[in-house]
Amino acid sequence: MLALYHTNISVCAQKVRLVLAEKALAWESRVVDLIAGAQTWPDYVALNPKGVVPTLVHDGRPIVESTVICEYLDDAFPAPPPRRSDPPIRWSARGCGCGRRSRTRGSTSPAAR
Ligand SMILES: N[C@@H](CCC(=O)N[C@@H](CS)C(=O)NCC(=O)O)C(=O)O
Repeated sequence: MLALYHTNISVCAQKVRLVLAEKALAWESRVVDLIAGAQTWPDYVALNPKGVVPTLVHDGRPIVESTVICEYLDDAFPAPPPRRSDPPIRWSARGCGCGRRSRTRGSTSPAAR
């Protein structure tokens, strides 16, 4: 069973949802309310110690980091093959992770302060 902890305002989570849709996988939605700070609640931090979304849970095992999650899905569910196999597109998808913290808890990037 696949469960995705996510929110609609996260580009990182959108990236994972695109891969889930591309592979037509069934998954349960677990919305994390970033504005309420739910990403910092102990139950969620137990899944994702960085306290960010997304987190994928596959048969009880949490997987974190959006790019890692996408690559995991490609490995665990190889059919259909990823449309991101073209090197420039694959490289571009890797760079699509949130490089800085969202504004909900302030930035960790000097460029975003
Ligand atoms: N490198 C991580 C970044 C995850 C990340 O920064 N997620 C943001 C939303 S796009 C988040 O959860 N921010 C909540 C916070 O900083 O409090 C990934 O790609 O999964």
